[in-house]
Amino acid sequence: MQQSTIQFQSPSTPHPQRGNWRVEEVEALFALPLMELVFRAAEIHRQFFDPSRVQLSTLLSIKTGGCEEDCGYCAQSAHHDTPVEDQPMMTVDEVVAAARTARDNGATRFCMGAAWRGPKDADLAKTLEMVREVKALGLETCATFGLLKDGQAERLKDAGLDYYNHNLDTSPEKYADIIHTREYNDRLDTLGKVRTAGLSVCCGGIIGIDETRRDRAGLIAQLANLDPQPESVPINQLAKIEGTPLGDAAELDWTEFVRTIAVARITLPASFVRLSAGRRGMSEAAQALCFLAGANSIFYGDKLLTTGNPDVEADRQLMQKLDLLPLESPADISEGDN
Ligand code: SAM
Ligand code: DTB
Ligand code: SF4
Repeated sequence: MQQSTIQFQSPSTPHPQRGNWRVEEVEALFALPLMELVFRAAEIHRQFFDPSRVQLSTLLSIKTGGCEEDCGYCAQSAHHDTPVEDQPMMTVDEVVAAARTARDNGATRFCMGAAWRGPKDADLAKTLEMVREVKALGLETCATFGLLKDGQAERLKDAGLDYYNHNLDTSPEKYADIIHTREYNDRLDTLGKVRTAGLSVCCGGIIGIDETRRDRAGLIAQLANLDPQPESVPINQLAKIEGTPLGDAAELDWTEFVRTIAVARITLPASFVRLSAGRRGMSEAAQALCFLAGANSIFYGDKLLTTGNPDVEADRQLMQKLDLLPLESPADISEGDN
């Protein structure tokens, strides 16, 4: 592998922003002939990244179920009657054991999720120990704990957190159909706190929630206009959960997922675009087209938070078939690595 042409981004590298993306411009990208769209995205991908490398993140739900928010897609909301049972917070030892397994399987980032509106200070204190110990294993650390209050992002940063995941989920117009217990601006406020604390931002959304293509374009425009742009952009396809308001959402054609990945790559050229929830129902060929269209990160591990993901072994085989290599370690994305 020739490393000399590779320009990896690091959290300390300022993220480029083209300017203000209008929703109409993003919609026009979605409307391109699919092959043209994928080709343009692939060209941009190669300008910013080594297209043969895929970043591997493993997820763990450290506190499952019983969430007071009413997100219409979520298995963990106390507002919906779903098959997911509430569970107490995991112990530090349990979390560290899971992180060690993830590392030994080849993941470079470990993302801890909690079904909270936001962390209470006492709960946050327990998570800080998890962050410290996971970081000490040599993994990048990521947390997704909901809305943050003043000072909480700084405490996470001091404990060794690298990334905070907090999604905008959908367009501002669609948002109120899906979530009624917190507002779009609450999310923007938390993203601002994360940025100010010096954490890297992981922010994306969810598609297949009966949104229109204009909503998908509205989501991408919002993400692309964040300044600086998020370092990591997860694109989730709805995992339909029985008992949720979106349990029988209309099926989204796989080509629309590919288009969303490609448009994210074009508008967020230096961000890692993560092919997130929804891979289990996707053919290997569709995933390959997503990688060509600029996806360069996946959730890797048999489980997401409450739903399944392709098996580790299946993903190893897929990457081998596609001649894709894992991003080996956080050191691989250091500035000026050439
Ligand atoms: N409670 C925290 C929060 O909402 O910020 C963190 C966890 S929450 C599960 C993180 C994200 O996962 C959501 O914003 C949504 O984009 C995605 N997600 C949740 N349930 C999903 C589902 N059933 N299918 C696909 N993505 C989902
Ligand atoms: C993100 O954007 N996707 C992940 C992570 N951030 C926390 C969550 C996906 C959840 C899929 C449904 C489930 O497993 O419950
Ligand atoms: Fe709670 Fe997060 Fe699920 Fe919303 S997505 S119900 S905040 S766990």
